[in-house]
Amino acid sequence: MERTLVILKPGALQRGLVGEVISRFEKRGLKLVAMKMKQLDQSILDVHYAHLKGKPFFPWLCSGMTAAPVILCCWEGFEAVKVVRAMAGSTNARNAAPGTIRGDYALSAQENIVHTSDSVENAQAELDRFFSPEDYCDYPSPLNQFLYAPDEK
Ligand code: IDP
Ligand code: MG
Repeated sequence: MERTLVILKPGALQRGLVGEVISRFEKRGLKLVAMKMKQLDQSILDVHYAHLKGKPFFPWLCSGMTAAPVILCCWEGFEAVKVVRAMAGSTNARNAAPGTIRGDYALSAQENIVHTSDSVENAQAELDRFFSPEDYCDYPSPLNQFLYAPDEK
């Protein structure tokens, strides 16, 4: 099973959308295996958003990401990285398709409710950035027999 990181950005808390967004991943059938609330700081954002450091919007992005705590979630499922990324929708929420999280709850390129890992390699690195091994919970998944065919992976 693949694991991916979702960050419910400060805007999700500020706008009271935490339950709605988490509920989407649950209803899809993904399994929540780790979760915590955390106040991010500049040093972790310098690493997490290193690919955006030279961009003019970087200071605004960081002030938005530190304006309130975030909810960090690890979701598990077959091809979870791809599935979760598609559920988030396009980065610029104004281009995001209706039915996606950004397409249903946001109107901004920056204030777009969720972060989702963009590849299996980045998912592992991002999960290691925010979670320790003891943060992960192991528990039965009795619904898997209804969610997946026996030959799927
Ligand atoms: P992603 O979140 O869809 O993976 P990235 O390109 O990795 O998109 O950018 C990380 C975050 O930086 C975005 O989610 C968004 O909050 C912000 N961002 C990206 N591009 C822009 C932009 O053009 N203007 C303002 N903020 C942006
Ligand atoms: Mg990204």
